[in-house]
Amino acid sequence: MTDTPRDTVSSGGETHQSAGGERPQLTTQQGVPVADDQNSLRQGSRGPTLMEDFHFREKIFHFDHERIPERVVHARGYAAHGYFETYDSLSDLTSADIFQRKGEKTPAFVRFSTVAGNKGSGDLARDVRGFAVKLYTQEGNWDIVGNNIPVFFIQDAIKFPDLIHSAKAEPDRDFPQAQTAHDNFWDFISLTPEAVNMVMWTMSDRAIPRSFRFMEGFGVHTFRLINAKGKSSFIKIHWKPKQGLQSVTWPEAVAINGADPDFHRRDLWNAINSGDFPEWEMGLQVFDEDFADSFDFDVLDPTKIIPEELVPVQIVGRLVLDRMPDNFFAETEQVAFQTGNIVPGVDFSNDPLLQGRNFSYLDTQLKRLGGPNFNHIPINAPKCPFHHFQQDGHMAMHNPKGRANYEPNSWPGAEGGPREDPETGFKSYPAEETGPKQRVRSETFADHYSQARQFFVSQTKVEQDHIVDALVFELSKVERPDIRTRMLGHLIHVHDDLANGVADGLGMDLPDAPTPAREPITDLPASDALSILKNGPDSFKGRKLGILLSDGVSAAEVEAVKDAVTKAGGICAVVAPKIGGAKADDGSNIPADEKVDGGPSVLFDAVAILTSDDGAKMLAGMHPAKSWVADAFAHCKFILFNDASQPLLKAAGLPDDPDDGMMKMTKTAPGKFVKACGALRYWDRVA
Ligand code: HDD
Repeated sequence: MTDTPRDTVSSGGETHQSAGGERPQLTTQQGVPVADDQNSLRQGSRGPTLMEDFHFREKIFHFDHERIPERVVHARGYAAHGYFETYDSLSDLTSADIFQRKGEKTPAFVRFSTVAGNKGSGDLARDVRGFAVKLYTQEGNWDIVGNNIPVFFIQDAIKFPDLIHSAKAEPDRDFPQAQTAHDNFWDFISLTPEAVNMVMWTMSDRAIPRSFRFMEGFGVHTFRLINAKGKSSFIKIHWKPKQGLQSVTWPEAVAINGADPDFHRRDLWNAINSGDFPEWEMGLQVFDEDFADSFDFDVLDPTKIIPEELVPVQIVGRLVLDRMPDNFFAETEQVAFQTGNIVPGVDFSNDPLLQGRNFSYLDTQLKRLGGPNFNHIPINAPKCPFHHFQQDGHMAMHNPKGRANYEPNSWPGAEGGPREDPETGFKSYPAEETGPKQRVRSETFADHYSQARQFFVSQTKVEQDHIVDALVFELSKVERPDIRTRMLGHLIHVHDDLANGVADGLGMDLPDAPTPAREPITDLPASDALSILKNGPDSFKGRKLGILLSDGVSAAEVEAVKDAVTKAGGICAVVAPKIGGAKADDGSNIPADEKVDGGPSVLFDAVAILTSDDGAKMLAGMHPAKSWVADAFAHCKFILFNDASQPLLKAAGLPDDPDDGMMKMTKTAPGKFVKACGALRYWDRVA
């Protein structure tokens, strides 16, 4: 129904107008006008319901079948429409139509998701985020089904069911929901050393992004681009957010899941609907066979990155999200991504994970969407012309017209239907493949620790501490000590500080390190691109300030703060003891967006505390207000406060001497404060 106006709820003809107004008449699915939708048809006023009530039967029948199976992974997701704009022609690299013309815009649909949780789980689970992009190019749909982490847990698709079974709720008890902090996950991981690199990423703050808008995306696998002369280049695909990277901390994630489990959805919805369109630049790392042969790792191994310092990321275009779907189910739920959806000029590599995915994504849609015609659903259909002889099946909407539904055929001209085009049609790169049939893992995939170490040493101290804390948290939820011990063994190969920190946090001794499949390289250079904090924004644009205020607050102060934030492209939310708002000193009412206990400070990027003398005393006696302030401080937020608010700050346990992350309200303070907030956190508070 995506392409039809919502109020018609059918593609058929005109809408009936009801007698008095502009609202269309309610009808059955058959278009029969409905006189009474409040009462089923019954015999007498208290008698049995009659089987002949076709309207009742149709309505309940349809309701009974509203649900479809949720995705087996990535069940919880949120999507938006937008476009991809090509910066420059890449015709020397690829014949892909999307890259031929500078400035061309290609429609796009992007779905973000968590992996392990059910459809109704919280947005702030510690988890990988899916970053799936459908590009409706003029030569077919190209799906880049990636994640916000550039590596994966496993090297071979045959292990995917085991990985996912271990990560999801345990089968006998059906918990825990949407978390990896349990025995089965760490049992599997500790027996699968190839996962150790990805575990560094999932235990980092990458797995608890502040917003979908503030995270990177990656195609993960090596793909090929093929130019018109048939020359192949290898690529890795990156999506770099123009908004900069940002994550929350783990205590915040836990609190946000309670205060607003839809935090990421709401954020995207609000940003796009208010005209603040998020953008990512597409970057390509382009390399050839010679580089692949000389690289320390196998470019077909999806548990490894190619550091940007070795192969720079070339920016080739931008992806802008500017429109929310009209209907969640029709678009976000029914969209079917497939790694197999590629276009002429693009090709797969032999990465064994990618090869397996190419089977799984097509197959899974049959179960989820109920038949082979899911590409007839508007969100999945190409936007370029398409013609083929595939026909029939459940819900067929586009059957071939005319007599010919096969080829070759000898029906003349258009009557004969479409024909293949050897010139411009999709051609696989004619790579030479030889070797015996065998079930083996290449020796070149055997180094499991070197890049995990590289990731760890690339982080700032604060980020390293968060990785240690996350591992301690997760492993503390593991009941069997032998699993924890086995995991500690792997960490010894990653880094001494990490292994010692986690062992100390668990109160356990370090075991002997396991024998690695291949001796790790211990001197890979740090890469700044791997740190979130080194790639943050440089302004408060797109961020949110929470202003806690009380009755009697200076209206001028509140206005000045709001002004400064709006000028920087940020937004403000007013938090007050009552949702009706606060009476300012000039008699005006300042409306509240949140009541103080319903809008904890974890929901904001920075905070301002503006009260009157009496207001501060009143808030100092309210537990939620004290926690609001204490949490903002503990989570290293920048804090702007006025003189009057000091009793509240004191009651919340803040130090008498404000640190450099705290600023006192003056006439010029708002501008300076918002500038400082561009750094997002005052980490020195915990350093
Ligand atoms: Fe997958 C969904 C990303 C490995 C099998 N995957 C899915 C989605 C994303 C990814 C973003 C959600 C798409 C959407 O929004 O609808 N998956 C990845 C990445 C992987 C990966 C980046 C490794 C590099 N996946 C992977 C393997 C297999 C699958 C190895 C199976 C062998 N993935 C699926 C699936 C899903 C899916 C079962 C569930 C729903 C769907 O496909 O449409 O086929």
